[in-house]
Amino acid sequence: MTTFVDRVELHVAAGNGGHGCASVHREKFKPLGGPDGGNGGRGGDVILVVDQSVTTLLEYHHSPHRKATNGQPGAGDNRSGKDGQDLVLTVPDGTVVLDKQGNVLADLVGQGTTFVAGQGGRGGLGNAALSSARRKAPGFALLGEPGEARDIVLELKTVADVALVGYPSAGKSSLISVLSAAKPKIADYPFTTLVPNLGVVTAGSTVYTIADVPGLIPGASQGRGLGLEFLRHVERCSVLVHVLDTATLESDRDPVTDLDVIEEELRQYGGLENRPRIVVLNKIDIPDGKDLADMIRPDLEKRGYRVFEVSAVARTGLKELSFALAGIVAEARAAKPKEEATRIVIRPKAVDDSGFTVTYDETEDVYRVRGEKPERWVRQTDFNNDEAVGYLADRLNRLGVEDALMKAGARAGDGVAIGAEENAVVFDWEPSMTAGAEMLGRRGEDHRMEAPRPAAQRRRDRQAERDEADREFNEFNPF
Ligand SMILES: Nc1nc2c(ncn2[C@@H]2O[C@H](COP(=O)(O)OP(=O)(O)OP(=O)(O)O)[C@@H](O)[C@H]2O)c(=O)[nH]1
Ligand SMILES: [Mg+2]
Repeated sequence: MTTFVDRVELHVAAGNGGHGCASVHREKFKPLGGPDGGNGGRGGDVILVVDQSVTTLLEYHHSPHRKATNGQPGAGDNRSGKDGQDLVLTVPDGTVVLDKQGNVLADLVGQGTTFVAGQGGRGGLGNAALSSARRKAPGFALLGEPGEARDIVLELKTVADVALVGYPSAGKSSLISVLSAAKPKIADYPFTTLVPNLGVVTAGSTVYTIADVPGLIPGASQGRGLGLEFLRHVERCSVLVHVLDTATLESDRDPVTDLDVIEEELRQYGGLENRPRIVVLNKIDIPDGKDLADMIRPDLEKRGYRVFEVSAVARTGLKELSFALAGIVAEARAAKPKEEATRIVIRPKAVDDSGFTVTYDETEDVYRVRGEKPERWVRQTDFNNDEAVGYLADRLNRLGVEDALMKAGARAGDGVAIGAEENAVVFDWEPSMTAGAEMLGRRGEDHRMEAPRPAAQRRRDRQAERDEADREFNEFNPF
C-alpha cells in the first residue's frame, strides 16, 4: 500500500545565473580587438505543475530539497553560457501552496496548472554586451544572480466531485470499490481507512471522481477519532453523500441519529453548508437492514434528501446511485464559470519594479536602500573590480539613489546598506563626483532654499542692499 502524504514542507532553490565573461578579442597581427566576453546563462526555475496521475505528495516527503541547475558562465569569442534547466515538480490536482506563515501563495487546480516556486537567477552580461560608445572596452562583466530559494508548504486538498462521509464501517470504502476500479482497504473494524481514497466513476457519458474520508464519530470536531483533519479533502466536492449503515449492531445507534451526528460535525467544521447532499442507505442485503431502510426512508425524504438504498456487498442499487451522482456533478459543472482554455501560470511577483526606498535604519546606523533594481545590481557586481564598482555607482546614480540619499540626510562617509538585513551589501558612502560636487556646491550657497527670482527683481534687491549699506555708513559717519 502506498503511503498517503498530504502535507509537506519543501525547500526549493532555483538555479544561479552564470557570470558574464570579460574578455578581449585576440587575433594574430590584431592584438587588441574589441571586447568579446559572452553573457552568462539563466538559472533554471523550479516549477510546480499539476499532474492528475499524481495522487500524493509522498515524493517530496522523502526528498524535500529540490534545486534547479545553474546557468553556465559566458566565455570569450562572444559565447553565451548555456541556460540552466528548469526543474519541473509534478503535484496532485488540488495542491495548495503556502508560505511558512500559512499564507496561500497558489491553489493549483486543473491539469497543467503551473506555479513558479523559485525563479532562476539572470545571467550576468559579458563585457561585449556592456560596451557602448562611452565605454568602449569594459574590463569587467556582471555576475550572475543567485536563484530564488524558498521554503514552501504543499497541502493537498483532494479534488473529488463526490465525497462520502459517514461513521466508521458504514461501508464508504466498500462503495468506492464497487463504483470504481479503486481497491481501497475494507475491513470490519472502525478506522480501516486512515487516509482518503479516490476512485474514478464512469456513468454514461459523465466521468467523475469519488473520495471517502476516514470515518467520523461524535466529537470529531474536538479531535476525537481521526478528527476533522481529513475533511479538508471534501471541501472542493460538488456533492456530499451520507453513507448510513442500516445494519449496525450497536444498540445506541440508528441511521437517522447517525445522520444528525455527522451533520453536526460538518457544521462545526464549517464551509460545507450549501453543498448538495444525498443519503445512501447501505447494507440492505441484510434483511433487518432492508426493513429499517424502508421504515426510515419517508422520514429522510420529508427532510428533503434524495435517498438511495444500496448494498455494496450484493451490488444492488449501484447503477441508479452512480447515474444520480453523475447528474448532480454534471449540473454543478455546468453552473461553474467556464474554465479558461489555457492553463493558468502563476508567477510569484512582478520582477520589474522600478522604485526604491531610502530609510535611515537606527539600530544599524545605516541608510538602507531597498528596491528590486538596486538590489539586483548589487548582486551583479564584482566588488573586486573597481571598474565594475564604478559601473554600479553610475547605475545607482542614474536611478536617483544618490539624490535620494542626500535628501534623506546621508553625508560622505555614512554607512549605506543596499538590500534586506540578512543579505545587504554595506559600504561607506562616497558620493560620486558629479552628484556629490553639485549637491555640496549647492548646499554651501544654499540656493535651493530660495525661490528663483527674475533678473529685474535681483537687480532691485541688489540696489536695496546698497542703499541699506549707504544708510548705515551715513549713520556712523554723520559728517
Ligand atoms: N453486509 C454488508 N456488509 C457491508 C456492506 N458494505 C460494507 N460492508 C462491510 O462493512 C465493513 C466496513 O466496510 P468499509 O467499507 O471498510 O467501511 P468504511 O465506511 O470504509 O469504514 P472506515 O474506513 O473504518 O471508516 C466491512 O466488513 C464490509 O465488508 C454491505 O452492503 N453489506
Ligand atoms: Mg474505509
